[in-house]
Amino acid sequence: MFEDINNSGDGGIHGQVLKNNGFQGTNPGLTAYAAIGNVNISQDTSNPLSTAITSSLKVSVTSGTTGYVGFANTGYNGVPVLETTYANYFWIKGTYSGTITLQLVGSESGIVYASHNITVDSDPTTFTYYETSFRSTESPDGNNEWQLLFDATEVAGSSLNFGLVQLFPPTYHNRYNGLRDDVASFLAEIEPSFLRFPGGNNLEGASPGDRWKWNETIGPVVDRPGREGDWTYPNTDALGLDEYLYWCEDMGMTPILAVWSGLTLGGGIISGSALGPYVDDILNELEYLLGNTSTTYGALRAKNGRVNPWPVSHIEVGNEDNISGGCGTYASRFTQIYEAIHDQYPDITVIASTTSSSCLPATLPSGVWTDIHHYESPNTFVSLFNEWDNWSRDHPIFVGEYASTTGNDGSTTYWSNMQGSCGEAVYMIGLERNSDIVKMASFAPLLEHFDLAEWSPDLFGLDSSPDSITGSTSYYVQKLFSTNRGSTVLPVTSDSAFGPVYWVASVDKSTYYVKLANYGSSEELVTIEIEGTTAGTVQLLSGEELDSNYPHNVTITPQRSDVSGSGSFNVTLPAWAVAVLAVS
Ligand SMILES: *[C@@H]1O[C@H](CO)[C@@H](O)[C@H](O)[C@H]1NC(C)=O
Ligand SMILES: *[C@@H]1O[C@H](CO)[C@@H](O)[C@H](O)[C@H]1NC(C)=O
Ligand SMILES: *[C@@H]1O[C@H](CO)[C@@H](O)[C@H](O)[C@H]1NC(C)=O
Ligand SMILES: *[C@@H]1O[C@H](CO)[C@@H](O)[C@H](O)[C@H]1NC(C)=O
Ligand SMILES: *[C@@H]1O[C@H](CO)[C@@H](O)[C@H](O)[C@H]1NC(C)=O
Ligand SMILES: *[C@@H]1O[C@H](CO)[C@@H](O)[C@H](O)[C@H]1NC(C)=O
Ligand SMILES: *[C@@H]1O[C@H](CO)[C@@H](O)[C@H](O)[C@H]1NC(C)=O
Ligand SMILES: *[C@@H]1O[C@H](CO)[C@@H](O)[C@H](O)[C@H]1NC(C)=O
Ligand SMILES: CC(=O)N[C@H]1CO[C@H](CO)[C@@H](O)[C@@H]1O
Repeated sequence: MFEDINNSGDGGIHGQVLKNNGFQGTNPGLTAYAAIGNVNISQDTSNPLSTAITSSLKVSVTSGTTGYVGFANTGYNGVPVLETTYANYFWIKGTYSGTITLQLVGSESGIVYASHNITVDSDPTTFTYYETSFRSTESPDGNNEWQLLFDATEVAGSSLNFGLVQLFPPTYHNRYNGLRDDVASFLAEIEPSFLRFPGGNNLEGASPGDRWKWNETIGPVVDRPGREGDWTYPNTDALGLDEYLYWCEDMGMTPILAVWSGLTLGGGIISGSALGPYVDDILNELEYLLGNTSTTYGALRAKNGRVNPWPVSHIEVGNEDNISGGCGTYASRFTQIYEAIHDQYPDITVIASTTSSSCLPATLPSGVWTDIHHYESPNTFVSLFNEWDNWSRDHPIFVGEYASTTGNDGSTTYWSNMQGSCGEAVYMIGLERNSDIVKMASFAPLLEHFDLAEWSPDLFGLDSSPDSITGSTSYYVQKLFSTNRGSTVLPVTSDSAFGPVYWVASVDKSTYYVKLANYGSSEELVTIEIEGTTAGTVQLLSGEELDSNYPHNVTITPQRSDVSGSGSFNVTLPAWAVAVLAVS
């Protein structure tokens, strides 16, 4: 599940690492910029780069200045400076013919990790676009900045304007305007099946006008206005609708697209006939995604570089419509949107954003799924092990967000720890046992920039220093469960009841999987008998009850060992352990 929270998009998985490059959001000012040399810098609204990017950076040079001057951008609490090749894009306006030096420099050390010259010939009346790339060496830390320098002699007493500076380390699958390769690859290791996007609260907006608008996140980035996100920082929307879908395609995930349902975060609710134009907007979005290129929006998709329709088969109507005052009107809002989608696209699976029956239509149309979210203590997750055992089998379930967010004493969990991750594993075993109706489950939030986080814990995180990408203990639980999937859940007979050890067994072809969690403080020996099997592996994740993985200090990862036996295997589960036996 992904939304831009904790700078998980801008400053996180999206590849562009400079901040405030389009002066977006409510009060951008000169955030992340600094003057270099005898110059003044300012946000210049009288020289907009485009209709969408309404400001540029003005760099005024004091008369008589010589040498190279310019400006720095300090990124999202530093620029990640790695030994790799960077792509760099910018616009320039003003009279200048000569060298521009692009650099990656330690902000305190002054060490130059990359320095690259290009020759520009800039027009005084319009912005000229430049693209270049250069190699860098690696900085030992994240305290770095990107610099753009020019010859002051040529500009002294005058000024230059710069627009939408963009810097990308290598991107996932080499996409233009793509994801950061290192961050996306770390996520891909989980082998995720689907991506729910773009929210989450970030879909909703503080008012209807502030909602995530699909049509303002497409096309050239220079034409995307961005917005103040719901997590109170600017979103550039460089990670837009098409980029989410390339992400799905490149990672082999089914897109689960959330559409706005009329609910805002405290800014009122649109329902009834007033919702009509927004329903039309959803149909326009679907035409953009699915329509033939002879349609208005299908043609726009092709113009934006994607001729083939996107394989969008699942739509979620809103986000958490049982809260924020949404419950009373959700049945009618859901029905209105469901009918519009279902009439034109009968094969699309529509998902209601809540499982609370009091907020849903009295009779939910057949084929509709419902979403439920759980942010709980470890003990509560264990108590929810049976949540779906006796649930009606009529409508599939999507556990669209879950994470252990507090300790059993109610304290806030900043870093996932073994007890919480073990509680999640017990709950996930319950989900797998009910996978006839529980179709999908996604931990949330996915990702944080450690310095810019407003929600914890997150599945993994990073900052600007090298090797900062850190998987939480819950990341490794997700990875263990996802990469060891059977296709059929099997019955298990046991000589003991569930707790503290929980289990679920499955098979795919000739490989049997037994997932185990020990939610307890003593070691447990489990003997597992599977007729006809002889050998395989055990992967085991364990640690002290409250131990966590920290940036630059990952101590808890799955340990793999080989096992053999004639149909009988002993697995020793330490206290607070999650394990998978996979044997053939
Ligand atoms: C820079 O700002 C200072 C302080 O406001 C001002 O005195 C100076 O004239 C400015 N210089 C240029 C080149 O704009
Ligand atoms: C870049 O240009 C500057 C100014 O002309 C020069 O001093 C510097 O040596 C050049 N750097 C490289 C890497 O060519
Ligand atoms: C996007 O669509 C909305 C209607 O939902 C419209 O008001 C807005 O002008 C559109 N934006 C662009 C850039 O076309
Ligand atoms: C698009 O629609 C037109 C008109 O309905 C049809 O003639 C054409 O074959 C369609 N193209 C594709 C690629 O489906
Ligand atoms: C809304 O649903 C969530 C689960 O998705 C549940 O935890 C919460 O209690 C519900 N709130 C209301 C007011 O129904
Ligand atoms: C589910 O139903 C069975 C049989 O009626 C009952 O024994 C069990 O306690 C129920 N479990 C839950 C979690 O309600
Ligand atoms: C790493 O984390 C462990 C606990 O998980 C802690 O005991 C140890 O001191 C940490 N090491 C460093 C270098 O911070
Ligand atoms: C499993 O452990 C039990 C008890 O220690 C032992 O009797 C048995 O031989 C072991 N089985 C295997 C396959 O190692
Ligand atoms: C709690 C917290 O750290 N919030 C930060 C979230 O990110 C924005 C900027 O991206 C910061 O301004 C907040 O302080």
